[in-house]
Amino acid sequence: MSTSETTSRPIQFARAGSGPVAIAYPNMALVKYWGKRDESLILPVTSSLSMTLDIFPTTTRVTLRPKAAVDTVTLNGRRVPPQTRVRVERFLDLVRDMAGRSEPARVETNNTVPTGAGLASSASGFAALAAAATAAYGVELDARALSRLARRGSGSACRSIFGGFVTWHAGTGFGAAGDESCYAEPIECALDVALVVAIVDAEPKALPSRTAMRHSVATSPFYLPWATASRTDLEQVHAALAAGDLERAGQIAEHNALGMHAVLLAARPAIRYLAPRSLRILDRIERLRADGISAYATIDAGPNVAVLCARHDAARVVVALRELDDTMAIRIAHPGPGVTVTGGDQR
Ligand code: 2P0
Repeated sequence: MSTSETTSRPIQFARAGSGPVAIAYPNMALVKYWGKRDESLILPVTSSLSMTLDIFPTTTRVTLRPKAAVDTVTLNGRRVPPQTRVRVERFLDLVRDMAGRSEPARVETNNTVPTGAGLASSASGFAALAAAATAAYGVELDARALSRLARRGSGSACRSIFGGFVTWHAGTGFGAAGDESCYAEPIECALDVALVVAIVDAEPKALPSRTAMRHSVATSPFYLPWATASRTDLEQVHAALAAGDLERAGQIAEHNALGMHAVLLAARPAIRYLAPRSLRILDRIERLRADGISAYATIDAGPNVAVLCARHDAARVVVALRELDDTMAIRIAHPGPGVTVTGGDQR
């Protein structure tokens, strides 16, 4: 099987099981989510905007185990570390509270994305878990309510409930009003684009994004200016996508991402996710633009670079990145689907 096949197709489970199975895809933000106004409900400071990808799916099966004492959680066939298990258990508790049920569950997840490498594995992970767990416990939610639930697992997961381009509304207020007004929804896009993902480093990053977010919001003097500019960025990217203006959408997305990294660099102590190779890719993208190709970078909380371009330019972008380093893993993503759930016989 080629690399492309192994990272685009959902991985099936080796063992038969009775619980529902959900498939969700990661998303890449063009206007970033960075900073929470409420840590426990995961209410962000700013709204954000993303593209759901058609690569790196997460497949999750949730099977209720009424006779078990505790939940079990596996990732790619292995038990997860205690802190991940606790995070999943807390999320299942939310679903159990909604259902008025208490049975433990077995959660089996297969990820095709390098976990923890700044490629949004928590987004696809909690989107798939939200869909599979609500199906398993018999909780019926519409897509908006499902996005609000997924948000409680990991903020960016609310955007992976939907396919294509998606806005996550920060909403207003705190408590129940904040929770109610904070959800994702799909938006129109008149562009036919690709995101070329250059995997500079697939190892788990040294500092999780949740920790980096909290630290940089608390200590970086650049946070407030970035968050303020982000509101305008979102309006402008939204309008540019609707109008089919790739240059405008790309320019603002690149500013927004580099601004987030400036926030991180100005934190005390500084957080630096960008690697030398990330910067070389930024240089190469500038040269591509000088050669007349509309290509723009975005970088999450890690060193990997995603390049937004027209679908018909994606192959040229890949060639340009390969010139820098022919060993680097590069994948072409297009707008992908929202979460889907199938099977399950245990309602
Ligand atoms: C984003 N990121 O908009 C931003 C840009 C990373 C950089 O959302 O604490 O794992 O679980 O809500 O969702 C990563 O943050 O954080 C993220 P939590 P999450 O995609």
